Amino acid sequence: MNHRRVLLVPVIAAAIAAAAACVAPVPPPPPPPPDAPTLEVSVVRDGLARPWDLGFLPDGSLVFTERSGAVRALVGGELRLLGDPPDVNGLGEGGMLGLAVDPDFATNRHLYTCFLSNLSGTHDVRVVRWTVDAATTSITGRADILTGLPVSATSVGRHSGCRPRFGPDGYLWVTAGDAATGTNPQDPQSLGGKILRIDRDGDPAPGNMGPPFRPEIYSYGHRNPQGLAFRPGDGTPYEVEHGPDCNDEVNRLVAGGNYGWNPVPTDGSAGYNELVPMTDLTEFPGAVVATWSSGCPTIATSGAGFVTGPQWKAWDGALAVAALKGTQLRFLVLDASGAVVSEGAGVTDRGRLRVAMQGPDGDLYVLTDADPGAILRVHPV
Ligand SMILES: [Ca+2]
Repeated sequence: MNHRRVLLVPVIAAAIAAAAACVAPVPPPPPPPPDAPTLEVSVVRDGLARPWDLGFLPDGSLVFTERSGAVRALVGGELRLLGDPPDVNGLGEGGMLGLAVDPDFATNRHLYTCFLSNLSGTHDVRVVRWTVDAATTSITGRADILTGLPVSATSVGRHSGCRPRFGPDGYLWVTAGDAATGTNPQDPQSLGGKILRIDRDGDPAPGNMGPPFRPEIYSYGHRNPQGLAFRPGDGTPYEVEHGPDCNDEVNRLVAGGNYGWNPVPTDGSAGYNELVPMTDLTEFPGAVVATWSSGCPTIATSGAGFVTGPQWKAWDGALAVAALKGTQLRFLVLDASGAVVSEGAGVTDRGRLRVAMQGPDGDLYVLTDADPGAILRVHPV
């Protein structure tokens, strides 16, 4: 009996199954319910280089990032380059990623970006605070408020995704990818595979996890979280993450929660074992079960935002989830307890969608993940 061969058979079978799942076509998106609004899509601006995140200033100006490094503004229809930090590395999935506008922008003019940097002489992902000048022409006053988010050693930029958003608690919440490194999500001293929560200076927010976890950590056991949104009304935080071949997840966040991803190879070696479940209830019986999962295959959920207002009809209060591979917005209707009670899709004909955020005008703003890419406005009627 060849013991080595016997041991390899299940490994090979699992790899074949994974490969098969990987090429499975994305199923047709679920149709919208009859009482959903008709969605009119218009192009706000095109010709952009892989836009990644956006935000709105109090005067209605739109600010956004491009993955290669630029932070731009659209002021009264005029496109402006606010800054392009030279240490941004647009490698792999990395680069200039998330952006958040300070809720007190009117007085402090701060915005925050998160990007893959080579400033330290090696790679890390860092959250940087900027000050926008009074005329909205530049970002200055750089302050690197949180550094050292991990970067894959073998595939630089993979799962370096980073979505900063201010919560209704006034703190900056930051999604941190696992850097495609097996040990990160369950490592209490790694900032990878976590949801982080900090103040404007990068100091830990009160109410995060205690020792042995780093004090910036709010929850752990995440894979590649790139969506973050707070439910209007009760402020419940929701996070959206990419699954491997199956099970993108939408999770309700709770302080100290373990979301059950532990991609350490079974032989204990260094590496990244993506054959483990997105939420491993065998290894972690107390792990937080996802509010919604894509099933197989994934649709690549890249961002999310809630939409409110009567113009959204059946989707008033729904979570709009942008999908890359699935090329759609998936609207999830939640009940009072936060459970998903129905879902439907829209904007299925515009390619890979990166993020979704309701603007001050009540419309939904979406980015296309392309070069050239675009900012789209989704208007319900
Ligand atoms: Ca999970």
